Amino acid sequence: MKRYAAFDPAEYLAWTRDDALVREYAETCARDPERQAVIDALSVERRLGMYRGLLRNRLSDIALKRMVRQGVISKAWLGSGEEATTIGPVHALRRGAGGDIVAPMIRNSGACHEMGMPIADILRSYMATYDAPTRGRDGHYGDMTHGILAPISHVGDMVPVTTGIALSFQMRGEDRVAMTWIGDGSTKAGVVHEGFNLAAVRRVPAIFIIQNNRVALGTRLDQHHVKEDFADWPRAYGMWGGVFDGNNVLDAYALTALAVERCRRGEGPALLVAETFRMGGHATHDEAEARRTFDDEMFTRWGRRDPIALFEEHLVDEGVARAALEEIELEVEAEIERAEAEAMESRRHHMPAPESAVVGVYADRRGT
Ligand SMILES: Cc1ncc(C[n+]2csc(CCOP(=O)(O)OP(=O)(O)O)c2C)c(N)n1
Ligand SMILES: [Mg+2]
Repeated sequence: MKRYAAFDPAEYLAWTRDDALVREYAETCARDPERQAVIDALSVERRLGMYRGLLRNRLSDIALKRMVRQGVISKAWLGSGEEATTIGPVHALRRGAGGDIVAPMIRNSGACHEMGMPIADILRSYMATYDAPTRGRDGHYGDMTHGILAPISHVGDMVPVTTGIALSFQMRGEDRVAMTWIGDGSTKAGVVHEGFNLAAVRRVPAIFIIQNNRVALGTRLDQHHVKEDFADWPRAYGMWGGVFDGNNVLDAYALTALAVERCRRGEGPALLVAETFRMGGHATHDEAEARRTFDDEMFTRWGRRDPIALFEEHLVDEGVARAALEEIELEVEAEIERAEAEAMESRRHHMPAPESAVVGVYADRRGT
């Protein structure tokens, strides 16, 4: 994968293959025979689909970062280093009309494009154009036509909403699944507890992923969490679950796929824990501050575990030609360039008129 001197963290620019980490990547998948069986059943096309998803996530984040630098938008919330935690689980879902529903955090934009939302619409949402799915009203975007619920800004609130959606699937006898991600910091909101408990008691088909990136804005995990991890949380709530390596897209996919199967069989919700690390700031405005929040050693350790570079090496070890990966990368680059051009065109011609602020808000002004 190409690196971008102006945008990638220093650890990614200096990335070189570490055989021990690549071996560990394969061993992580093999550690649990159930997960390994799920991975073994994946075709090369499905694996490459995940690779494409990871690249879309990384490169669309870089496009957003570039727009911030150019003054097109004021800031962006990125998933640098956490892409596998988003992409793996989405690939375990049934996507498309009448399929499963996701409620991503703003940091999980990868969930949006992998559910089918065009990258141009993600960029339009950031630019607040009127032809964006949410009509340019909020940076918290989604699009229910692709099964994506836009995030509620108050962290934690997506948990009871996800539980409610899953409850509706259960009551209608549909075998659909609702999935959401919760930041380590957001687990401390009371509403998360209420949503988890209701989901467990009613045995609804919901999947909750605690995305432990070890930081909440500028508050480190050790400042808001007594234990070192969340491994005992599924048991505490009486939910099936487990921990996955949030930098390993196959492990993320496999554990989620097992949870999805359980949900479809009516065996109740799952609480999964992803161990990962935020390689950037909370958003583009505090990257320098984020560097002061942790020792350099944390960035070095997690930077070596770049989820995309490790997956690339793993695929090559499995026999995928580097040229095939490069071809996918070129396609994704072209897709993102097109999306940027389309979104800039919208910015030129489709900024919302002031009076459109009430369209769709009141019953008598539905509008389009
Ligand atoms: C109830 C509430 N309190 C505070 C905020 C401001 N805020 C937005 S994101 C965030 C940190 C979230 O951290 P975490 O849940 O760990 O998710 P991450 O950003 O690390 O992905 C905070 C405090 C908010 N949006 N809602
Ligand atoms: Mg966090």
